[in-house]
Amino acid sequence: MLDELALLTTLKEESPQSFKVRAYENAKQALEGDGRNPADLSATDLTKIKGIGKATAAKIRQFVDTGTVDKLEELRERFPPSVVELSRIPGMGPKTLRLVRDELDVHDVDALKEAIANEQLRTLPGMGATSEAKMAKAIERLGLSGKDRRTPIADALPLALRLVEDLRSLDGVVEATHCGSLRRFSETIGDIDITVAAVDDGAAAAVMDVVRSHREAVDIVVSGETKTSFLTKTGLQVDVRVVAPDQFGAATMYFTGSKAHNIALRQRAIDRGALLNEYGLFALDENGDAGEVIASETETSIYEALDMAYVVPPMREATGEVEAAADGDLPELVELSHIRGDLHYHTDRSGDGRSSLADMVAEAAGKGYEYLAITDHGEDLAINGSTAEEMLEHREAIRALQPEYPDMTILYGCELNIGPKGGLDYDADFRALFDYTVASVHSSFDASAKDQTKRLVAAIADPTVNSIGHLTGRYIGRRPGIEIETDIVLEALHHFDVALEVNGALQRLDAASSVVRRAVDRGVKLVINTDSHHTSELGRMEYGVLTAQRGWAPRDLVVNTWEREAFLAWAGHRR
Ligand code: DGT
Ligand code: CA
Ligand code: CA
Ligand code: ZN
Repeated sequence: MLDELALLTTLKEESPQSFKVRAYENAKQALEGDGRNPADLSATDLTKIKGIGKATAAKIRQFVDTGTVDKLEELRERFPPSVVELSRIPGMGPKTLRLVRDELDVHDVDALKEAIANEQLRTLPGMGATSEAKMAKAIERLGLSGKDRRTPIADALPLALRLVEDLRSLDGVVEATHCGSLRRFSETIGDIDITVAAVDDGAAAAVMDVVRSHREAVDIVVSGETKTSFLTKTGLQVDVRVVAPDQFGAATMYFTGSKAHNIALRQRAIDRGALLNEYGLFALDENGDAGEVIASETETSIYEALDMAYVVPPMREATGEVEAAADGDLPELVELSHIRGDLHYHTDRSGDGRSSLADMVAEAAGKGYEYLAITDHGEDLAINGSTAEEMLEHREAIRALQPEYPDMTILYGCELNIGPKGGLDYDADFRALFDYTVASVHSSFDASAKDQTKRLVAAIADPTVNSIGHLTGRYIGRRPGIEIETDIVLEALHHFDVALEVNGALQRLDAASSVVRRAVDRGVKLVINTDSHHTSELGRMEYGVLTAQRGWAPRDLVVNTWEREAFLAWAGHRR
């Protein structure tokens, strides 16, 4: 709610620096830092938290009490979802947004495309043919146009998890899970699929009632005894299906897909004289219909009955996994439990970091990690970076903490900023003092693929670089990343023995799973990180692992699964 208020107020005030926007952002940080459940706090309690003013406290209370906020409703009316979507196009700042609405009557992406086609955008103050062309390209690359518009996973997953949580808590519900492309961890989602196991018809009916009256459901599309579909206020569709507990495995398997994976499995069942559908795997009776059940309760039992290894959802895309699972050739995939450290990790030494060094280190130790690299931003990153002097002080602070953590090696690291020509922060001698570095792109997104490739290769060749962070700098569905010649970059990573990061932030998931798979084919080393800026963000490791699995990443290529000694030897060998 506070995020949405901040976003819409930015559009209204036409400035992210507006004190009202800051008030919402500060309140969000303050609540995160406080840790108590806001629902348990009175308006007075809320105001006592540093960073929350009276007006914002009242809004939080209203939200907890009524599920909505007057101010938010007012802003939503003025900036409906189609307009918010417009505002996300690179180049469409709040002022330009006002101009296209007032002068050109453009209120959604389709109308903007038409205005661009009619060369109307260039008639606005400050706009020209170049900005028109840039916007047209951004619309294409972000996949914002056309009927099959998709939702970024970062918008869909939290909503799905909340719904699943609500449904699991109902009486008579044995299990619930999200399925579909979301469970396969696609970057973008067509719709959300949820499967629920309920003990009997009464429990199933109660589940459907809860779904139909859920506060996320603004429009009901399908209303049945075992399936309800609704639309959220952003137009995202959610399909909820209820099944019997003994068919839960077959149903989740079917609705997880992908369709192509299902078709391949069904063929395998047919080849074995059986039938596979959303109710189970069945032996055929004398009429060739579904007879006795062979397996249906769990996915594992069905794969087993089909004489194949279990395939994790992110791999179910019919790109060779069915054959590999049948032949016993699946890679020994990386799993969350294999991870021994986080190697892209910020503290409030970075301008955008929100938790202290001590808190961030304690949180990582709580995960049982054996090593951790503190990688605050280098000096070249405007506002968020640290000078050489500040970094040396930071090193002292890091070294001073080490004795408290005998079981975890804390590395003095840095997130180096890759300049437009591949230059890095500080000088080479100073960089050599870091125990570990991740180098990433944070600016100059528009250069040609050829120039971006040169830029990355120059950084990779530098002996003080251990890894490349969030390869393209994309925000899924929001900002296209840099364009690169992927094969050349992967070859350089392999040649210089630099690891490719799989960044677990849901907005990023960068490198993308498709790139990870190509990296794996070449034997490029990988590192899975959270890029945490707050103690609440360590859970992203799971998302990085799922993305790596989607790219078929084996455990032994992922350097932060290695034992401490092996990892430290690799981290230090180029210096
Ligand atoms: P999406 O929603 O476009 O991101 O992609 P999915 O994969 O979630 O597709 P969706 O929601 O249309 O259907 C969910 C799953 O249901 C899909 O992954 C596989 C299964 N499914 C749907 N239609 C068919 C079908 O015609 N044949 C088979 N074998 N499976 C289907
Ligand atoms: Ca779906
Ligand atoms: Ca669906
Ligand atoms: Zn970072």
